[in-house]
Amino acid sequence: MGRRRSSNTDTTTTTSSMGGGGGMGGGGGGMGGGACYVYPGAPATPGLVNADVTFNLGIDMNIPLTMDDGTTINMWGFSGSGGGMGGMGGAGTFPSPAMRVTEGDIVHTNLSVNMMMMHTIHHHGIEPAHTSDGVGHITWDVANGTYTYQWRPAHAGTYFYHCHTNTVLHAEMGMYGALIVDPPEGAGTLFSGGPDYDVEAFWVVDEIDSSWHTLPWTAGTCGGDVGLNELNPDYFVITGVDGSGNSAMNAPPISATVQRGQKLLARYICAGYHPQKIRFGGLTGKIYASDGRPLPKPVSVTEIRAASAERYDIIFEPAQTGTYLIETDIIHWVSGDVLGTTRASITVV
Ligand SMILES: [Cu+2]
Repeated sequence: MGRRRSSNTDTTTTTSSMGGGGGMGGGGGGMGGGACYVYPGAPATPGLVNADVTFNLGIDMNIPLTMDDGTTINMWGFSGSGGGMGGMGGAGTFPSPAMRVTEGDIVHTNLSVNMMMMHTIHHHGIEPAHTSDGVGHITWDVANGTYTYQWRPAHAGTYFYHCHTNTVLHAEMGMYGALIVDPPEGAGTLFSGGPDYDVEAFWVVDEIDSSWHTLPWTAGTCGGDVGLNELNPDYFVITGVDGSGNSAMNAPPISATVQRGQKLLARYICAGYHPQKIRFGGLTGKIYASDGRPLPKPVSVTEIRAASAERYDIIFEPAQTGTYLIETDIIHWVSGDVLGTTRASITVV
């Protein structure tokens, strides 16, 4: 088992015994490099069984993201491959590679942190055993080793995953990706007994405060005030893209084209901290599900307000050709001011 540290006040550089947990366990605990941030190391994953799908993810903390004004901002994220929409290896992306699985699959996410830093993966909304929940503060972080998160999605829908170590900073730095759970019928059906769709779009809207993006991974964990209570975003992104340009990294398309008579499923994820309002440019959509659960009956909307981590599954059946601008306002949580707006589009041919 990984060594459990009893003190959280040790500020010296330490290295841990990786322990002999066996299997895929053994993410070590006890960290150096500004080690006020000390949580127990990860043991071997209890109750491992054979997986239907395996994702192998690493960490990349040097992901340059060039904004429309030419400024390059450093992002952090997961890198890796395996299963579903993975398949890219090596360098990390922003957002991190999407995971796609089928309801009822037994899934393993192997997170390797091959450096003296801590990270986790929290599969948001999936509700696995607490040992695989990835909330660093109440279980353990993964450091200098590999930990296997074992989970089995019970409900088709739109989710996301993110790092849960020093979460305020690590999530802002971009450590998240989409997590799609298809029903047994497969992609093209939102959930069993639910609507079908022909085309899919991913709208993952986030804000960036570039002043945070030179901070170390431990920032704020020693009790000092490094400003993580003040998020003053200066960039606004949809699915990893500033403004309405083409998706530059490993992101799903943000500008969707559908034919009249086809159904477009938009999977909208509010990935920022400030509230958002997404507007559909004159189109009316039907919300069929939110946060991975069907609504009692679909609700017709022309815009949606959302708070951090909310997801909405919206189906559009446009009757008229044209290009419809999808705009999301990021709204200050206290003042109500619109801080910025992201843009994507639906083209109907
Ligand atoms: Cu992290």
